[in-house]
Amino acid sequence: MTAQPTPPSEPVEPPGPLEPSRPADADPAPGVAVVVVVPAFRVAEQIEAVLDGVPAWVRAVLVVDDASPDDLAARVERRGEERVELLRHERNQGVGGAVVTGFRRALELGADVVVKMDGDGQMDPAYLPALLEPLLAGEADLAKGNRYRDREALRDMPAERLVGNTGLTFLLKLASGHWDMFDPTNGYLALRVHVLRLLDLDRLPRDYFFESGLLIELGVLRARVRDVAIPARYGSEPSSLSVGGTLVGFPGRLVAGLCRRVARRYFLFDFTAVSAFLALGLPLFLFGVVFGAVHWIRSIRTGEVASTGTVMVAALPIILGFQLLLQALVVDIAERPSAPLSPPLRRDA
Ligand SMILES: Nc1nc2c(ncn2[C@@H]2O[C@H](COP(=O)(O)OP(=O)(O)OP(=O)(O)O)[C@@H](O)[C@H]2O)c(=O)[nH]1
Ligand SMILES: [Mg+2]
Repeated sequence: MTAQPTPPSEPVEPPGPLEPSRPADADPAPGVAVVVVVPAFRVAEQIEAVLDGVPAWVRAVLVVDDASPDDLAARVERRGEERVELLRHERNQGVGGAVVTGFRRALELGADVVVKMDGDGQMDPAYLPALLEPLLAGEADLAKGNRYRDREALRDMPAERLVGNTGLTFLLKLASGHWDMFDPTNGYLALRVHVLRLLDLDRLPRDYFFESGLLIELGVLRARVRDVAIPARYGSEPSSLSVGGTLVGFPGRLVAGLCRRVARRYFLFDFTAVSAFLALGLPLFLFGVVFGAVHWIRSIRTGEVASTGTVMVAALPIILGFQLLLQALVVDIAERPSAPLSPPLRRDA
């Protein structure tokens, strides 16, 4: 039998600049109540353009003035737009605090989907239909932007942010269990209200850890998260995000989030192979490390070479423990949430 010539594989086009999948003004889901929450602080210059860009089919826009020192509230009120509601904080609560206030109001309004769109214009409303698509298609409970699919726009992202984000992404995959997602601090997100009701809003972080904290809480619930390729949009807007503060403040909270998720998933609500791997692997690994470290320091101090037995008593638990922890990781990845918690959204024909 003559070998079938393999058809020449299609040349893989490098991903060009991303384009919105459909015109933003076409209502993607008639009958579905979409509410947009805009946390606002020091964005008076950008807020009107942001509100202009929100598609007409959005049911309500909740601008949360987080005790901003500029005149953004006056600018919003001056518009007199019926669907725009201004919620004001007496005291600054941080981006997370502002979003939670908006979430609570969206619940009161009976929304089906709540969207977070920042007030500084960095989130392109033209991508709103694309962002909602995984929710409308019943594939996810939360959909969020991913800036890393568009190399063009990525060039504008500050280098330290690029590096910081990549490192943070792995830690957050581990802490939240959403192993498929990337760019976790991307604040452009849409959430099913069905799942919002399951969340303890008081647990959500008030500061820049908001997005990470939300992903961890959704991971604890085993909600499904999907990424949507949306390019970053950086303009002249000021930023108050300190990269240093992130690198210092985040890891500890991520570890706390990981412990919470693992404790609830594998010990409180269920007991699976991962629970056994962790219950065996962690003590073994820690024992080996501590035992090894103690004998190593002793042999350095005394100059005595540790016996083979001592080395084996340290090394074996480390190797075995590490293997078991790796197994737990592999199974945790394999068992990531595969279906949304939310029932399909009803859509008028
Ligand atoms: N910085 C800051 N932003 C707040 C606060 N409350 C609400 N926000 C709004 O939260 C959104 C996100 O804040 P940004 O400072 O833009 O954070 P970021 O987008 O992660 O950082 P940049 O990419 O540098 O803009 C913006 O719309 C802010 O106006 C607050 O207390 N501090
Ligand atoms: Mg911003």
